[in-house]
Amino acid sequence: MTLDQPAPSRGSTIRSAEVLVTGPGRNFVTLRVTTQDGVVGLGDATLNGRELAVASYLQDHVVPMLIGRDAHRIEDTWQMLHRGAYWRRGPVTMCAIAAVDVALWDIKARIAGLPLYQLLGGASREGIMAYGHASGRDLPELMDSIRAQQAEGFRSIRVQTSVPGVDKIYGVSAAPSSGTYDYEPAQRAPLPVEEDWDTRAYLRHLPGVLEAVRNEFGPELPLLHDAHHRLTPNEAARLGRAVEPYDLFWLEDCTPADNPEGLRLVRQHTTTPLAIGEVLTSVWDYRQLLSEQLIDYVRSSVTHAGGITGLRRIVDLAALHQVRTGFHGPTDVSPVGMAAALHLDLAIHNLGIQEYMQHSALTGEVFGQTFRWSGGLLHPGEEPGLGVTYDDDAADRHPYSAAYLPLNRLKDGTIHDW
Ligand code: EZ4
Ligand code: CO
Repeated sequence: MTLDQPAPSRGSTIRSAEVLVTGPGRNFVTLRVTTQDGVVGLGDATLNGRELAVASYLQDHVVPMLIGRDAHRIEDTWQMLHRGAYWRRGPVTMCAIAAVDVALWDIKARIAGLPLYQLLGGASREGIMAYGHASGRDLPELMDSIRAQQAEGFRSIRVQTSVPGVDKIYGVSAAPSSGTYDYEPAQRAPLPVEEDWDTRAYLRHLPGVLEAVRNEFGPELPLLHDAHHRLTPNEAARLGRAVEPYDLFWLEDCTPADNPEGLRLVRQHTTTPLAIGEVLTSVWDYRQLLSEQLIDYVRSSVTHAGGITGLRRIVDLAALHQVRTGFHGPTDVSPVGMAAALHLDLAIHNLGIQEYMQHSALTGEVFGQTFRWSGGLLHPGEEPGLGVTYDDDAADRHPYSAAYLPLNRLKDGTIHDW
């Protein structure tokens, strides 16, 4: 018996793959794949503060492997890049794989003439619940910021606050009540800026802030908070317990997930829902977190976790353990990465919520997007593929310039998790 070798479909052969680097307001890396028939697919490869490492990984090591391959072979290409590199996982590798994967899904859906979510199983819902971001240097500013987010249409809101005694803190916008939340942690400079941190001051201050917000806005409004990896398991347990009366939708990154056993201790002490995973890049990173049901929401993004193909593995393992999704959606996930997330959000069963931080008008000059935002719900739209376009002339007007996430130091100068 001989194996039939299907003739390669020439039209869908990959003709070119271009790595596009631009900085419209902030830096983005995009992969554009074009087939012999001229069908174009886009993938997001943006890794905040390490953009050029992914650009080189793609340009120097991945693009040569793509030319001449059949764009339809998404799983085979994913496995080739994952297993074939020998060096597995990690953010640079998984961002590069994600860009290829999403560009190929975009191409397949464009050839099919369908929005991508139709190829992922079709819509499981009418639209996607998204959360916005409020912050304040004091309570009045925070309350105004929450109202501004509600006026933008958000029905769920993440709350971040300054802490007395901490000078520069994660998540607090410089002018929070001006409407759109414009916080970008990566600063354009040749070297990272420094922020400071005091865990005791934070643990003393945060519960009172959440209490005031809950009292002001009533029991209905879903509230979220990001502790951004700064606490030990015991400190996280104490915080989770202290904020239980204010009914958080989730407490995010209460402790670094490098030590998943630490979450057991947190779980013993609090029922506050836990979200983790924006820095996790593979289903392997989640095995213990999910099998022991140590978290309630997975936070990875399409862009950082190996694309639609990689993230779907995480989503399906999460579903086995009644864990839902809350994909990472800051502005460093480009409009391409965001569109990919929305197509997946619409199709999967175990959606929790989607983070949504609107991109700037400058970013919109480069990336044309079709997704809709109404009634607090997002929808990826009905254009074939992802529904995102890339304008080369606009991209050329906004060159890359180095930007880094901050360093974090304790009062005595010790480096702390940022
Ligand atoms: O710090 O996107 O929940 N959101 C976050 C983000 C991340 C940045 C890192 O690039 O924690 O603000
Ligand atoms: Co976060």
